[in-house]
Amino acid sequence: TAPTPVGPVPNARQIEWYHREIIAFFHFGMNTFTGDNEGDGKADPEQFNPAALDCNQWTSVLKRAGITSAILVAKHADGFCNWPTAHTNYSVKNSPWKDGKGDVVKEFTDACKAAGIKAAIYLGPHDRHDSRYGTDDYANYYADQLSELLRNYGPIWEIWWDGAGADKLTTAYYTRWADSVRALQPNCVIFGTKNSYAFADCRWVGNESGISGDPCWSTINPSSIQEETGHITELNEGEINGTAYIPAEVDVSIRPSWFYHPEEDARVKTVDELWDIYLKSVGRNSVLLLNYPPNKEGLVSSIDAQRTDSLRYLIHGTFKTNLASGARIKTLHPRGSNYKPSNMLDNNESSYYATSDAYTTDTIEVDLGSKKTFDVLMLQEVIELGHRTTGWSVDYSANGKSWTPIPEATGKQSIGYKWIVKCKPVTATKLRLRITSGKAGAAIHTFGIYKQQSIRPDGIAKAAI
Ligand code: OTN
Repeated sequence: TAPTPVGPVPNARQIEWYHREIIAFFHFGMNTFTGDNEGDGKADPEQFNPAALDCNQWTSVLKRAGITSAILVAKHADGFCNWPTAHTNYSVKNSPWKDGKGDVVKEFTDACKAAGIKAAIYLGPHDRHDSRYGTDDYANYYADQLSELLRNYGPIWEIWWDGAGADKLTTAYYTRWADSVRALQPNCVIFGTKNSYAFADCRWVGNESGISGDPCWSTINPSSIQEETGHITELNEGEINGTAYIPAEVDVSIRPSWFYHPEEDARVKTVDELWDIYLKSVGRNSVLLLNYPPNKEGLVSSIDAQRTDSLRYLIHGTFKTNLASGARIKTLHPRGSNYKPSNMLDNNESSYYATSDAYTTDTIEVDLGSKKTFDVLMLQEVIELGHRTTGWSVDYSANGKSWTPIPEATGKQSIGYKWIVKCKPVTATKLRLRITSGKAGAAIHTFGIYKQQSIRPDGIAKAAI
């Protein structure tokens, strides 16, 4: 029989969300034209006028990189609306762009649909333009806009409730808005913060640098989300005995700012930096939300696109070959033939290895058959069964007899959806994964070793795969 789940487990939305691994964020709005990041809400709609907006160009960048979900900022805290909402005049309909007939949300959702990308929306809860902000009238206004966006643009995959400046918005307001999300878009993931903590499918990671904690548990006590100050470590690492399953979504911009500034063209994150962020977010049981600031023309700049191609090249090139596949694998406490050790090496998520119920520790030995050199290691737990393993280490053997710890893979704690360890190159004939503690017997669907794809000295991948 299958192992029984332990502790909080993910819902269907969260399981689907984890599989996206990387989500693109697009900050495009009035700030793009004024040069701000946090506009005061007073900028004239006349200023919004992209000369060549092309959301299909945005999605082509994502498609090449294998990124299959994207979040558009429909309204940031300056209050300017990127769609011709019926509920305020502070929107594209009073801009010169397309003679006031344009709709960025429509162009974005259409482009996503055409590219097979899940479209999602950031509707800033904080609003510096609308004088009703913080009152019941504002809550009605926000509810009207939310329902407009959730009704008129097809499936909306995620809604992003930024906590920045949102302290006046009570849980009662969010309860009403969350009810509307659930009624109109039952499968929509909620990024919840502060007073929307009760509805969060995923949480803020506690920084905007792209770095999850080590460990990083998918579980947390929701009060840590509500009271961010003083709980940054909990947001970053999760809480091993947290009462709710609310994994981290790691928001970081490919440039220093969230919105486009020409002077930052030379400061786009390098491939090395992006790879490091990938390892410390996706590789730490989190989903990466990588921000692109389209420029004043309305396009993703070529350097941002090139870096994205290179990141894709690195990820794909590294993980395409599991050097342990086909190895002989045996364990100390196997559960039985339906959960055999080789299931960890079959590149198939639906088959997994499980430890016998009588044990919370185990030793998994992999005989590679010949010498293999690797510098990346990956584990994936069966997340539907909860966080089970709470302590693990990997040793290697060069001669097949004595064991040496891999320092970077020693004393690890969480696994979850995916845990990646980057280590100094190791040449081994055998590996040993020691499960040193757990809430229940291990349930692991993938154990992999890889050689990191090399990049050219200029940091640019030769070709996107
Ligand atoms: O000044 N800030 O508001 C700020 C500075 C640095 C990092 C975060 C913030 S606000 C913070 O933003 C998060 C998204 O990055 C979440 O929405 C949090 O709820 C919010 O407090």
